[in-house]
Amino acid sequence: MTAIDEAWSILKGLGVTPRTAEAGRASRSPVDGSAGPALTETADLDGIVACSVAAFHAWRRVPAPRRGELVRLFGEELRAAKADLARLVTLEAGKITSEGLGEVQEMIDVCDFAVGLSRQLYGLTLPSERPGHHMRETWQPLGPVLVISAFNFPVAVWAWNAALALVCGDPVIWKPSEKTPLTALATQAVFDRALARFGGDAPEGLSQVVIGGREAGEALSADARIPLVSATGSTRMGRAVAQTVAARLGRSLLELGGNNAMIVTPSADLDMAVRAVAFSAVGTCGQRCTTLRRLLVHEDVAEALIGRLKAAYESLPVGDPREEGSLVGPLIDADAAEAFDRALAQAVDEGGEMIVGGARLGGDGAYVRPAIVRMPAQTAVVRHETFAPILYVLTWREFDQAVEMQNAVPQGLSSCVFTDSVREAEAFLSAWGSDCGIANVNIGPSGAEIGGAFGGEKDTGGGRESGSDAWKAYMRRQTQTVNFSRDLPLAQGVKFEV
Ligand code: UN1
Repeated sequence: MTAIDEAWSILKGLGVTPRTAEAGRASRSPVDGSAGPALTETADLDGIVACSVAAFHAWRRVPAPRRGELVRLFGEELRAAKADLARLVTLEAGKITSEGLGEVQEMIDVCDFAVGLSRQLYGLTLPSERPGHHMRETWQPLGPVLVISAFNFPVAVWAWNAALALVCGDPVIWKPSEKTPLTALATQAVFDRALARFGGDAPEGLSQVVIGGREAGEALSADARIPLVSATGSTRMGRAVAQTVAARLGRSLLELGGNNAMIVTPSADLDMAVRAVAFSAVGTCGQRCTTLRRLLVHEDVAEALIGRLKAAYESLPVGDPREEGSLVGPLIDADAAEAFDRALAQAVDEGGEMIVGGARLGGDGAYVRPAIVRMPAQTAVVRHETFAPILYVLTWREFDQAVEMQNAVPQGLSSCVFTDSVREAEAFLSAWGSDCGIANVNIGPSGAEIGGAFGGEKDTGGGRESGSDAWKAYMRRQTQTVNFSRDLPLAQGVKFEV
């Protein structure tokens, strides 16, 4: 059975029978390059939004802890369906088995987080300057939330948004990547199971999936009935979404690319650094927004570290992500493999020296050997995010110079330093240290937990998703003043008698 046939049979097992189309974009698996039927694109976008608005009007009246109960049930259903969903992530996005399971685990984790949150949507109580007055801040549901997600985290990123949006009182419209529609439909089916158990106070249309391409995302982004658009994907896509949403003064939450670095200092534990580099540079075949792309190493330890990385890379098992031993699966498609080839050619052109990897593996699917290239400087190719497993290595002498190099790219998602020096670690985390949304010490840049607010700065969009107080993006803040006196004391000492 081909990988895409297996994906369709899992979908069937989950009780989903999607409508297929004669023409259109075939469903595909990067595992073996196999193609299956195309899905019918969602035609009635207007109806989808209208249904979401109606759902909002009902859902905002349901008490938040009760809304949390739905998310709790969803977490239970995800636990029950974990193996199936993870397998679909492997078949449709090409992740190795443990990463597919890890991705579904992030969905479960954020459900747990959101359940607690449903009882903690705290506002402030503020002292009023007027006697006999009470002033407070209340967080209210916002309205339908559009989630545009990318192929590389085909379910987790939607869940970060959806679990929060649902407890905040907002329905969700999901436009998944056109490369991973089957996984999205399976997730919706799992959500429907939670809905069936939840009972009657959940309105129809709380969560809807839109199958379609860029145009569908654009049309929905332009719709003023959707107050928040949360988009994950390329900077190009994010810029287009942000402009469309801003033109109607809507709100956007963007989570775009990354060009993440690791600084390795002379005191670093190199054993730890080698393991951290390997996981964060080649995991998900270099297709995470948090992937390690730049290794900035002190010149005294550069040879030792590069030597060990070279050995580790040479023995990396690249291959079918379904097989137990594989650590690196395929790139998503042939275009991605071409971008990998082009970036490597450009790196060599710009003075790079190939250390290891870079070859394409034969057979079906876009399998490549992860590459390490030593660069003389942060040239154009180094400053650009290529969504593939290429690690650029550069050296430095002074710590300040390393931090400057880390910050000297347009993207600002994740960053890290490997050091045993408190001074270096704290300087890296200081106001003049890393300029990224995420800064780690002795941990690689990828694999962030859902408890923290996830997101970046600069070219990466500035949005924050999942933990901490990221929920505030999904609500509107209302300042409320109540006069419980029999007078009408005016503000700012103004006298006004009629
Ligand atoms: C992404 O690549 O879009 O930190 C998200 C990580 C994952 C999420 C990445 N928890 O690598």
